[in-house]
Amino acid sequence: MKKLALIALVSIALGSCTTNPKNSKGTLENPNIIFIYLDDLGYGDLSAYGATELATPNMDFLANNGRKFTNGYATSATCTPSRYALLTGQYPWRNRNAKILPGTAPLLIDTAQITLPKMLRSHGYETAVIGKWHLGLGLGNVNWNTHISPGPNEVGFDYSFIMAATQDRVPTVYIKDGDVYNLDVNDPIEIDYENNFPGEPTGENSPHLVKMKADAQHNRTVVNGVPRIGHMKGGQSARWVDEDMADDFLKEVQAYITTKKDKPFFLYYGFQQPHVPRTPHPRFVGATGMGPRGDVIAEADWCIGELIKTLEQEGLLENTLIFLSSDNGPVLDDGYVDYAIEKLGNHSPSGGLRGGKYSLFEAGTRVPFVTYWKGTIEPSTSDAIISQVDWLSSLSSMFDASTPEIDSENHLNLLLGKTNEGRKDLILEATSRTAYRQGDWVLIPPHPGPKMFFTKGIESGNGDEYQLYNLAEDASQKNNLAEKLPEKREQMMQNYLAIVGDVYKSTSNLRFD
Ligand code: NG6
Ligand code: CA
Repeated sequence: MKKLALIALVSIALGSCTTNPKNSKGTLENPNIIFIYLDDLGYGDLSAYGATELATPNMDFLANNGRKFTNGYATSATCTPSRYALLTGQYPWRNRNAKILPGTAPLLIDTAQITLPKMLRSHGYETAVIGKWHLGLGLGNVNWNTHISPGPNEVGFDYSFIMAATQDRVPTVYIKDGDVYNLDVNDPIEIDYENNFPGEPTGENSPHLVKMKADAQHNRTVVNGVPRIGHMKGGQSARWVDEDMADDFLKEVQAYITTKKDKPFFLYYGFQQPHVPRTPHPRFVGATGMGPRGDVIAEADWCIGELIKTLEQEGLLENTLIFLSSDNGPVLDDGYVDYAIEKLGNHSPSGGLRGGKYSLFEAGTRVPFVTYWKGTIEPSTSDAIISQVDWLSSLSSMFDASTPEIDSENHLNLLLGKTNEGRKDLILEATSRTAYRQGDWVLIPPHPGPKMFFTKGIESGNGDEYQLYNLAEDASQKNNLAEKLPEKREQMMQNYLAIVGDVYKSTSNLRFD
């Protein structure tokens, strides 16, 4: 307390608004905010969440010295919808276009929509996104050789250095503030998700170029020995080297942090790991004995350690609120031959939860979820229910600002460790299907369709019958109580329908594709 009062005094004395005086709520004002957002990292992939076969010392540092949530959720079991919800405060199933997007998809967020970076910018923040975007770009039919707009810079980010979609999708280039980075205008980029360009190498026609084999879906244009989803021509000088991607994003992040000292900043750091293709830098190959999936988790963990070091060196650690989470649950085989299953050993990426990426069961959406703020958040664990969709309203409340969003709830005090009260209920989403969590209970309404995504070995959560689980007694969702407890089931169904309305009917027959 004394320290905070002193900071307030010094700040008044200096007439500065960039230091951190205490506001009426007892929190510090204007901390820098960083989202460390991993791609497909599972609930059980951190030692701090129970992994014993994999060491994640830097993520553990944040979890063990910050607030670790054991019921923290991504909004969806896939990437685009989760990222949409995180930035807009809206459940993704309210927007029918919020599905896994191809690299050519138009911008999913309406430029008139409220977004988290816009909100922070209105309170004096500088904002940046570095890393994975996957929320679409432009208005459709993007010309990659001219300025690409609208994109992140039009929905609230002052600075952007991104990959457009995923590491397994073309275009395999970085885009900086709307322009392809290192593009040679004499070698223009063309993209086509349907047809190949005559003479261009694909995994199918040029297997000798392939260093990591892939399924048919991923077997199109070969870049850097890795076949991708979609076809690409040109842009040779702009193409990324997968093994350098982690370092490329980290360098951007470090450069950003070290130059942003005048104003508070918001940095959304979107990791590409451990999404496929898993391409660790050579210095991490073999780091875990678990093959590429383990090694890229070690690589990501190292990057997080370097980020923490940078903040420390810059004197910013006590002045920065860090969130660590993942966009969806884990998957082992997601299209490339990288021995993730064969080399898994005793590791459980889902931490014993049922399902995984794409699944309506818990492992689809329940993810590592940590807040860290040196000196302000006490080390603690919380079992309260909290979702990434809540980050927008929670952070707005730091400025006594309310947001008109109906889905994002203000849980700032929970995130900072001042209460253990979280959400009463939450809609879970997986490939457009939805389910309902209320307290310890989960209701998965009937979703006809395949029960298993066979190539991935993941249970979908589909079924012709209702599923009702009590997570307090049955964390791995083995005991369906829907028939035994019809009243509970009916009451949950009514509450669920009161939120999702007709969306249940219109999505219940959708299949995973
Ligand atoms: C799927 C891809 C998968 C991955 C995923 C997106 C196929 C068969 N599978 O469609 O490899 O790219 O999309 O992952 O194409 S996410 O984490 O960005 O949602
Ligand atoms: Ca993902």
